[in-house]
Amino acid sequence: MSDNTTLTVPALQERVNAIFRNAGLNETQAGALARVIVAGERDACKSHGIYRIEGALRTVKAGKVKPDAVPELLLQEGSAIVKVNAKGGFANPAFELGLPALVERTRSCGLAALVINDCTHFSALWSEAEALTEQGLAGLVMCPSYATVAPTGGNKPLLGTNPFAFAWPRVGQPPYVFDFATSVAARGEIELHRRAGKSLPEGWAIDADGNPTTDPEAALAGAMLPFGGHKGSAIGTMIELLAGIMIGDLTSPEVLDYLGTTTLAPFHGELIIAFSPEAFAAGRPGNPFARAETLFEAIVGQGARLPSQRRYVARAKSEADGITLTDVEIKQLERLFALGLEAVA
Ligand code: NDP
Ligand code: PYC
Repeated sequence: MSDNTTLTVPALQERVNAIFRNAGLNETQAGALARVIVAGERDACKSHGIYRIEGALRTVKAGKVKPDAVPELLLQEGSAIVKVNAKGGFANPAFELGLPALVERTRSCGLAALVINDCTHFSALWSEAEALTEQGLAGLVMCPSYATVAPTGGNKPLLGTNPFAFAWPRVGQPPYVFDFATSVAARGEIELHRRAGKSLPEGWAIDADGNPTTDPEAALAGAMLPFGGHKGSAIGTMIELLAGIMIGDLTSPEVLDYLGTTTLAPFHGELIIAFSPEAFAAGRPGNPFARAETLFEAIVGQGARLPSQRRYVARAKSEADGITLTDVEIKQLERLFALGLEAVA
């Protein structure tokens, strides 16, 4: 007898949406959260799938995110900077609100940016990067998090796991997208290892005394490490500067001071920069999309895979066969639906 249940993508979306609505979120917030969380589960990105529902509800219960927020679009005539104030709600509805204006400004200026301020953010960035490619645009997406990562050479949490995504559109194929934490792994991975009672791979974290550890509890109490040593440390710092300080929002240490815990979803800003490859390549030889294909073919031709290929395979399978959840996961969804905010501490 199997302990697993398979749901279609829309059926899981309906369930997740119902959990959020039941917990008091308005449709703007609940719908956008359900879309991004189910996309994570559909693409086999467990660290940002349904396991994140609980954290989002905890953050609502703690009064650190507004469940009924309605984001506000702030447009200045002729400016390539589109701003959306999330009004203390989640980042995802703010992104959905700002996207059409970002696309319009990128098409007219060649490049434009979407700044999201005053948002709670817990999701993977690839869905936003992919949304740009659906409009034929390339883009970069980044945001801080909360202080959990020691800079290279240091031994205390300071930087966030600061995710960074890039996307390039492809004709007739899913886009080229990479999306990663600038720590060795996302913090969600550490939490999933802890829940599964598994040790961490070497090199992910240090304990509170600064010694290397493979114990998830000790890692959560200590600090994670940047990917690629000083290089990841510098990129994580760049994200604090561009998507924290430059946009007038919180840096990761400020987020931790504000929240006082890493058990809630972080409150900060987000920066999305979109490019029109045609506008940049205009007047130069070659079609940028055709030239990109030559590069991708050469990468794959060596036996390497492109980033996101694993996700696209998982997506195709989920869309054809449904999303399989364990009995424990299904019971947790039922519990969250039945009890709403009472289900979380
Ligand atoms: P991973 O290390 O799992 O993956 C990073 C990227 O590298 C993915 O695009 C992945 O594609 C690609 N990749 C992995 N292996 C290969 C390979 N062998 N060849 C080519 N490409 C490869 O990601 P992280 O654990 O660092 O991050 C996971 C998620 O966590 C991200 O989506 C990120 O946005 C999110 N996150 C969110 C935060 C937030 O504050 N909101 C904070 C930190 C992380 P594929 O998926 O196809 O394997
Ligand atoms: O996985 O590092 C993480 C993370 C932090 C905030 C949201 N996700």
